[in-house]
Amino acid sequence: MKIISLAQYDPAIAQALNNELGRIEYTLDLIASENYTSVHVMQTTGSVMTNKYAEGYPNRRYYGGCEFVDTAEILAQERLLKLFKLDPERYHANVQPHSGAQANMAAYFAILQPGDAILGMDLAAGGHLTHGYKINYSGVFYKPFNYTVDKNTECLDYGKIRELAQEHKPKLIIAGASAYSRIIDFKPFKKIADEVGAKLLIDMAHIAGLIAAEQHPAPFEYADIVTSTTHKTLRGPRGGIIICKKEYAAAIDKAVMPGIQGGPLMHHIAAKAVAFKEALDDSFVAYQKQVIQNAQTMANAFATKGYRVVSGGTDNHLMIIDLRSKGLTGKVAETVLMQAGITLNKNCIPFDPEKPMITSGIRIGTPAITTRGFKEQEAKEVVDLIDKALSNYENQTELEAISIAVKDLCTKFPVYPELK
Ligand code: DSN
Repeated sequence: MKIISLAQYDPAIAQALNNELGRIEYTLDLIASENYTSVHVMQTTGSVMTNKYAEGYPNRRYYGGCEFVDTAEILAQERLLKLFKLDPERYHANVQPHSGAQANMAAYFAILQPGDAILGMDLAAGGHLTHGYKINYSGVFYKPFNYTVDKNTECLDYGKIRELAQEHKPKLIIAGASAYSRIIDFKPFKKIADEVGAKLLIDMAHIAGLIAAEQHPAPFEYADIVTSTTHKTLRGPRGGIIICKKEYAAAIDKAVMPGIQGGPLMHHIAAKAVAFKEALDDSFVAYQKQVIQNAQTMANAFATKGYRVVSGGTDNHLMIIDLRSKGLTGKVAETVLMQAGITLNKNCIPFDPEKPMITSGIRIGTPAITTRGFKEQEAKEVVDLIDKALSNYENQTELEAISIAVKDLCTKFPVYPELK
């Protein structure tokens, strides 16, 4: 077979890839759930292991020829437990879920019956679709109840969660969030779950990297099952993982395959192993500390400029900004900032008077800008740029000028110099 470049063979896709690289290099990514993997992780996702069918688990597959993918999966499992300092005698890792949503689906499938009550955080208050949203599988197959945040503090109210648990007697309580900027205290969740005879699932997807670097309390001693994605603060390839107490190992493995998935994505599992090796390096701790410092710097800078930061600040990698004092909706802000070269998402504020497609707020995260090397000074500059864009939201000339300033800033901090 004559090897020709992708650009020659499929110029349309090659161009799209090249455009995406340009977008990454020259615009700011403030989406709190995104990050940039290393080139090694990307190399592995684009590797020969994409070809292999390997239904089953290491050393017990339904197909031959799995000896090398077994090596990758075993390394991913071992490194994952090591990363979170977990004893393999007590904990089990399943690295096969294709995504966080599938990790949660498998966990529910392992321990719940259809129609069982579950109690998770309300999507509108910062929860996740898979924690019991009415049109998600979690709200269709199970009976969902939701807790929210306190109206005044905009923080979790553990007393109220306890009341809801006692009222609805869920079989499963889910802790974890997609848009919550404060430390989640897992201990009261465990106490409440024990009181009502529920199991506890902790979805650490957003904060997994912070937990690995001991910058957020760990969930493992409290949860029956912990789920996560691998591509947010953890900075790995897109994918999911499940860590459970040993007693759930067989049920979890069975729920993932044959329960809800078929062939695992072995190229992604190998790339997860590479990402976990990277996360075991000391530099990962420094990175996570900087993620938080950058977020806190930005939250303070927004407050100084008269923006209301939901809950008054942040303890982690993200913040929600209430735009009502500026007379803007999240939808307008998201669109205007895109024009200025800044990517983020509109986001409900707690008890938002606007609809979810409009919203009164934006969510801002620092994992990606920190990966590209931003520190406090650049974090402040980003807030200046956002404020300037939002203050000139109808001025196309000004927005164009800001996009050039964004490009200049990004050029000083290349993400993939190796790919130029
Ligand atoms: N969609 C992700 C987020 O943006 O938080 C959660 O899965």
